[in-house]
Amino acid sequence: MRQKVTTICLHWKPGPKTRLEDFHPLAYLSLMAVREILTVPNPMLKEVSKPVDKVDEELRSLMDDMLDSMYAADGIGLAAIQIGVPKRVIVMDLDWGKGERNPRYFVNPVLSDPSENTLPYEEGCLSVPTYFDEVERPDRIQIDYLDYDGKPKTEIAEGMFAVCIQHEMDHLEGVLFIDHLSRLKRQRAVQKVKKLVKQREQDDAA
Ligand code: K1U
Ligand code: ZN
Repeated sequence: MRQKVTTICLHWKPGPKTRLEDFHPLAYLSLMAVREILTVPNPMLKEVSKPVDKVDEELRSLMDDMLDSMYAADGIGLAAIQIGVPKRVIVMDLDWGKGERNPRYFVNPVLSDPSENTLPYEEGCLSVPTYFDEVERPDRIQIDYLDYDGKPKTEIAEGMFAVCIQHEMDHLEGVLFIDHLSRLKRQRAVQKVKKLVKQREQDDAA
């Protein structure tokens, strides 16, 4: 079941160069749309997402919802298909959890020129909650994309940025990080998530 939950929440905190009294008393209140994140073995997670035609207000609203959903789930990245929308859109905030927000948006991203050097990293996924395992990926890669305003951008991703963007790009192709693991590990991960989801449903019903 997919649902859109709209919540009024505390969305803003004063930074070092801002004072609360500089703002309207209600400026910290904003509408937030947190959508349900699909988990394995939902077949939608296997879908290949379609390119976006135009970066317009509707797409920006989707990206806002994705970011809210990602923050609410304590993630650092999210692909649109994880909330059931098969579009080539990714949001990310690698500073989330460090007390500041630096949201980033990637529309129709294309990866190229991966480094020969690869590094292992213990990955997690909001669609495979509570399961973590090592995946080896190139440690440097180029990314071409459209930003929140539809402007074309090119960047070189390294470190955690490289890990996360490759993980999210996999989602756009219907691939999960557990698909890089052995069949046994993948089956164990799916069973673990099924058990967790069942337990959560029972807790919610109680
Ligand atoms: O795609 C997703 O489900 C988001 C995923 C991104 C990701 C994390 C770690 C390695 C690769 C890709 C998550 O955010 S899972 C949550 C998580 O593992 C995490 C959260 C905060 C800091 C670090 C990791
Ligand atoms: Zn993921």
